[in-house]
Amino acid sequence: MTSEFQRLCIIGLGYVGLPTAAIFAGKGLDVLGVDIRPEVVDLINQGKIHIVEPELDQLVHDAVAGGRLRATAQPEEADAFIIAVPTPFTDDHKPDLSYLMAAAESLVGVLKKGDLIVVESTVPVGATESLSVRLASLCSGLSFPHDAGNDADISIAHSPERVLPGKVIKELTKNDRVIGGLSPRCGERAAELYALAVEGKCLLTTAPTAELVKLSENAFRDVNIAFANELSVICDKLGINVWEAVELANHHPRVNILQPGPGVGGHCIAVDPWFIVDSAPNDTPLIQAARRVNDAKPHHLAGRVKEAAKDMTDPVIACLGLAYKADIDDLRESPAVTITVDLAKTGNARVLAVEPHIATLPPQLQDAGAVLASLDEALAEADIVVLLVDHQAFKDIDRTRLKDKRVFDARGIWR
Ligand code: SAJ
Repeated sequence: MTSEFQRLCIIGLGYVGLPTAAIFAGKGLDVLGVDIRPEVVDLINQGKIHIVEPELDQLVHDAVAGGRLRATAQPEEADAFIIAVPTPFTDDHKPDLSYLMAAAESLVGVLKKGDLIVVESTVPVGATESLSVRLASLCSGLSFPHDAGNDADISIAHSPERVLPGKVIKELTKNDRVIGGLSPRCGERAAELYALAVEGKCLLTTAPTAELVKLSENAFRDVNIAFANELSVICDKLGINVWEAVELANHHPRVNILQPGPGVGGHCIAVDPWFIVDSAPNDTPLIQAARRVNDAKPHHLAGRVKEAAKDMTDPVIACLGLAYKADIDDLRESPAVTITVDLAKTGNARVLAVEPHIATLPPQLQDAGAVLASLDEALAEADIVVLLVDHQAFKDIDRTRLKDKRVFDARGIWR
């Protein structure tokens, strides 16, 4: 039996949308990718990609060459639409749904009876229903599921992406998916769509539950990382090696403390807990405290380094790593950037930033006075070495090169 979903339109060709588009195209669907950035559209139509993600370049190349994937600036008619656009927060930690709503509005005039819309972007509880309400106000002649339930002309569901950057292709296919329909039929239709490409289970629930599940996953990580980070501050005070303490505690059969680090970065774990806080500001003391602990960690570390540099004459500080985690090029919300900027701005030291995955230093770091250096240059010149990211290249350093230097290892790799 052929599927009711032959044409798929994916809005947002970023870290999630592009791999999703390539995977569905690989399964034989006719996929149109939509992005507001003309340079991204051009590159994809040439079979090339704009992000670093293992296996993705070949998949996109094959899909474009096979005529199953095409990129454009505006949505066109399709059987199903997947929205995978950013949902950042504003300066006061409120969800910014402007990209999501703009994506939804771009479907006006394109939607027809029988279409399915899936929101993959991480959203606050209630956003999927708000999207349905908004579209209903703009599309007279079509009924929507917040109102018409199973009988609606348009089906809408939330199915949050849960993939780990660096392992996106494998996780998109293998991970179980939570699918929350605005009506039971919406959920079932979304599950039929994902079953074409996903090997993991499709777990059906309501849209608000699916929204909260995704936020809870990242808030759970944030709270647990905050515990490890708080422990590391205590250990610094007491002169105890936190990684040894964590490793020994984790020998307990029911204890699994996460790894302390320079802070929590990326566009997910440092962002999503705020969406829960926004929905329940007076009922989230733990989640808010975790955010504060993790956001304070870069300043704690920078403070310790500045203290060590205080009595040195013209010290050189090497900051190893700028990415938000190991072996990727993504600097978004990176605590390593915060620390390097802080140290460079202090002014009494020359700060050499080492990041093997980038070719030029972002303006924020240049303005602060940091200089991009190779690992060899930095190790040759530094009085103080601050390890911020556990990139493989840093794990392989010959430790004798760190002799006679003051070392701050924020990831515990040189223990
Ligand atoms: N970190 C620690 N200690 C740890 C683990 C992580 O300090 O023990 C730090 C990392 O260094 C990094 C940050 O936390 O700065 C987040 O890194 P991560 O690898 O834990 O997660 P992300 O942000 O790359 O991806 C997360 C994933 N969520 C969970 O693991 C619950 C992924 O599955 C989600 O799809 C993604 O967020 C997302 O898009 O929401």
